[in-house]
Amino acid sequence: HGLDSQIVVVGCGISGIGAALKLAKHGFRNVRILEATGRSGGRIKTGRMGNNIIEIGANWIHGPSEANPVFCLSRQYGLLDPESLTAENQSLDIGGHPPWLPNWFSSSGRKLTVEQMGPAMELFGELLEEGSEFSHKGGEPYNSVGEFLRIKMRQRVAERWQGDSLPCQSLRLSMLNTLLKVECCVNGTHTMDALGLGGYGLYKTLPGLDCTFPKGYEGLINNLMKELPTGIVSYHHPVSCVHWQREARKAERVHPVTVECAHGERIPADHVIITVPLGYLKKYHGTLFSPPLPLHKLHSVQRMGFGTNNKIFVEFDKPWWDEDCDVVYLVWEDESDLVDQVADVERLWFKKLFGFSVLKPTERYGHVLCGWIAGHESEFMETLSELEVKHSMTNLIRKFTGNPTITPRRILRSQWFHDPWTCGSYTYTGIGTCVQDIHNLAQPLPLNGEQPLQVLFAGEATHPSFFSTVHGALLTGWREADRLISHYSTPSTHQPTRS
Ligand code: 6YU
Repeated sequence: HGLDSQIVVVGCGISGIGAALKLAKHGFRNVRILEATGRSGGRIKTGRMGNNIIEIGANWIHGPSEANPVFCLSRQYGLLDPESLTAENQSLDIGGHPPWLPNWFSSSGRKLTVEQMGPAMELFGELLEEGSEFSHKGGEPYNSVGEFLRIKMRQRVAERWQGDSLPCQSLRLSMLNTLLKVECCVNGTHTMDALGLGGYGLYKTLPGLDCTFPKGYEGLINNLMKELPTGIVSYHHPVSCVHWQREARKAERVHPVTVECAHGERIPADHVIITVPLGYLKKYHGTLFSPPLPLHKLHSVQRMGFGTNNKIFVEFDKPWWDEDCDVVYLVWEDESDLVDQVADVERLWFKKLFGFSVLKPTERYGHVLCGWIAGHESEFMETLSELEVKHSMTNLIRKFTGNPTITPRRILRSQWFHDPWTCGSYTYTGIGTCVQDIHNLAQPLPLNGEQPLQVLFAGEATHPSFFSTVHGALLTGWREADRLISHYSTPSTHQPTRS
């Protein structure tokens, strides 16, 4: 009977929890989640720095409005501030870039003015929009989003600001350089040169002004976990291999899949839902599946990108930024070449940090900034001691403010690349990727035959337009649960005729 089938979910992040909960609510009696670590939530991870709650992983609900299931659930659980719930907030269409009030500081210790930075930001926004149109126009006239942006920026800077002095033009180019580093963080990529122009624009935004969880993103996980039947999660159970059958015959009471755990346990199953991050899949696909993944799926795993974006929280006794400031940008005056990669990573990794977002409200957080750094520079930062990172942050802030006495109280950083079960931060569309790659990632194994749907795939990387987000991940978990639900509610699929 369908509802008795053995279903194993690999990974207890939001997509795994979403899948298991939907199956359990539908009446499936034998659902089990195997999780490698000792906790639920995966890349949703709330931590503490002193008395402050901070998000080590996901930060915002992107596009909190009716079409966003994370918003709807969080509202239902009472996890959001009243302000986030207003109709006005829900209807704001910010296109993925919140209207943050910036402060700009330059490497010569100057604070830059609105007149200096406004035109650079405008130009950059314009080009991002143009760059995202290639996915539906077809054709990729440039090798990457980075190349497209660089060529267009140089052209337009020359056209628009030709009358301005050379130092002024150079400063504008340096600002654009900083904005390239911002985009590396947004997209979770080492360089914009690794982003494919054809895939850029697949990502879709929802209306709503991005909001945070006053008591932490993990509140959402805790509420969902309370709804799951007790005892269905096995923690510290890393799955090492999923043995499936390419051409399995239907046989009574024989489960086609065996899930092998790292410490030797072998669990028979009818269906396995894989929710491990794409970074993990890229590294371990060769041993995680037996027989191996079909070639078209493997190639899509390789083409899709998975990069690193880390946070460095820094706490101060008092602010050195304006009271209304939401984000601090750092502009290196020696970087007007529009290159978003640091040449000498070990010595100068901190030049990749684009700046800081301000944790608000101040009454809740005190004076805490969140630094953002993507790419190999970010991965190198993870290998340094906390003291070394604190030292670099102190020097950086002293240089940009021109104030040699500023001393952070403490710092705390994320280390997503070296997290053995994540291997990076989130998915981006690499060079040569298109929506078919995401469909390939999501395609179950085998698709047809007497024992179809032995291995199913969920997780943020498998959502065709909301990859890299929590709502994307949740929707993929529900999608795979629905796939099994409809499989068992179509009589012909679970009672194959024997020849
Ligand atoms: C969002 C945001 N956000 C910042 C940072 C990060 C991410 N995201 P999980 O990894 O959660 O679960 C898998 C589980 O599997 C896990 O528990 C493992 O331990 C386990 N596992 C692995 N191997 C196993 C094995 N062998 N056996 C058993 N178990 C195993 N999303 O909505 N808002 O603000 C951010 C951010 C630093 C790291 C984010 C954000 C991404 C989400 O966190 C992420 O998608 C989901 O949590 C993933 O859930 P899951 O279930 O799939 O995997 C314009 C444009 C372009 C496009 N991009 C722009 C969008 C911006 C992206 N936003 C990111 C921004 C931040 C700041």
